[in-house]
Amino acid sequence: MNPKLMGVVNVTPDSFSDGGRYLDANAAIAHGVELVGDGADILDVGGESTRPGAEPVGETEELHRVEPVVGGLAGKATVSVDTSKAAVAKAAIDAGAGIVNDVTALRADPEMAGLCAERGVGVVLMHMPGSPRTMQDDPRYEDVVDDVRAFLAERVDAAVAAGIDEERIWVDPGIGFGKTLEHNLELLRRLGELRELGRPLVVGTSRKSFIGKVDGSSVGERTGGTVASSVLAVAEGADVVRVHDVAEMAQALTVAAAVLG
Ligand code: HH2
Repeated sequence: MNPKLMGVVNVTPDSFSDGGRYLDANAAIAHGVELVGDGADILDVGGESTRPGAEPVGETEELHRVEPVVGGLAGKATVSVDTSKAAVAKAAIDAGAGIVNDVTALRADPEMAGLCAERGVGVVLMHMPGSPRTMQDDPRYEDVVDDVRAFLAERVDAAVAAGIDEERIWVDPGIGFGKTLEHNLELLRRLGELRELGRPLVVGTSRKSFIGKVDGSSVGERTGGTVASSVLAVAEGADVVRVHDVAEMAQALTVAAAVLG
């Protein structure tokens, strides 16, 4: 058990848990540096909120938010850029990002797959039905784990067909993206079945509303639920956990690893 910790750096006014806190580039860079000190292996820099119903951000605005922060953090940790826009990804790669984390799994921008192939970066492909604006409109699955696995298998094939080295692809079930509470819990419970995809698994439960649906907690009170679900995800085979509260998560993983020997 040697999972990697991906720390979240949101350079947005409206992210669901930390919107507006790190909109200033220097504050975002300082936060990223702090997360590295807390144990983050990867810093995931995002300039557009993906919360349900979020307003889309224009390319120029997103680029201006993300680029200086990626530049300021490159070299301090592996940097991923959380974007669905090829122009933003390109600027971030030029500034030092080594991974593109695309919540649309390369479906939103026809230029994205080719860019990632050409630049040889890592790519995170996440499951999300529809778009952030529509995804929570009555999500339904035949079998949520089978459906997510089939979607991710198709997206891995599409990425490889576009010239992306399969070894650089990571997959993510998209906890909270177009899923009910029961869908999220079932995906976490049966996460091990996604290992059949043969690619490293990224899981992001951090502060998400499914935790609040379990225990009634508000968004600022979900560190315990984040840590519990992330540790269980790692026990089920997650290779990367994406969290805001890196210090608490790092301690939990260190202790879990010690217990498991
Ligand atoms: N979750 C969020 C954003 N990006 N990327 C991956 N690969 N997996 C996730 O689960 C994931 C993600 C949502 O969290 P956050 O960035 O905190 O919120 P917002 O999208 O409102 O900025």
